[in-house]
Amino acid sequence: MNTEVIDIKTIGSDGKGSLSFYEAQRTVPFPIRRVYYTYGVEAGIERGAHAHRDLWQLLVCPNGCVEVLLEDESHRWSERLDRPDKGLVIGPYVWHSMVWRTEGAVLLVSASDWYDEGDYIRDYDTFRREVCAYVARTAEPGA
Ligand code: T46
Repeated sequence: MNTEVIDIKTIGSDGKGSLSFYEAQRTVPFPIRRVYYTYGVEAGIERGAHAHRDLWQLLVCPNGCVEVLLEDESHRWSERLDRPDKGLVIGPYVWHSMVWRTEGAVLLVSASDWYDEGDYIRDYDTFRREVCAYVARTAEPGA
């Protein structure tokens, strides 16, 4: 629910490295209003542990490896971002944490909206309550 792994288009250039790119509302399924990146995190450190109510985001690890632990209404799973051409889209009501698997890894995030602390659910019990209500709401006919 509300997650997708996408291939980031990559052009190799004859022994001169690679160029990867994505485009809002083309290969990325939402408009992009904000870009941020997290770095300087030691291996083994976990960040995140929250969900968003409205935000859509694309996570890419252009260097190193970050593992993303995910939970929606009924599943727990993880995705390893260990290639610059792998992207993970995370939408509303997906609880996520990011674990740095390699020193020097950079997590690049493109988000559908400006920063708004009110959009975060940082309390796990609140997440469980709200995700069930969200699933019930979106399952209604005409939703
Ligand atoms: C997410 C994961 C993948 C801002 O002031 N502006 C910003 O655009 C962001 C992203 C954060 N902040 C502030 C809020 C906190 O005071 O920076 C501080 C650290 O944020 P946080 O602890 O939420 O960082 P992470 O790495 O746990 O989570 C971040 C994003 O906040 C979050 O939306 O989905 O990366």
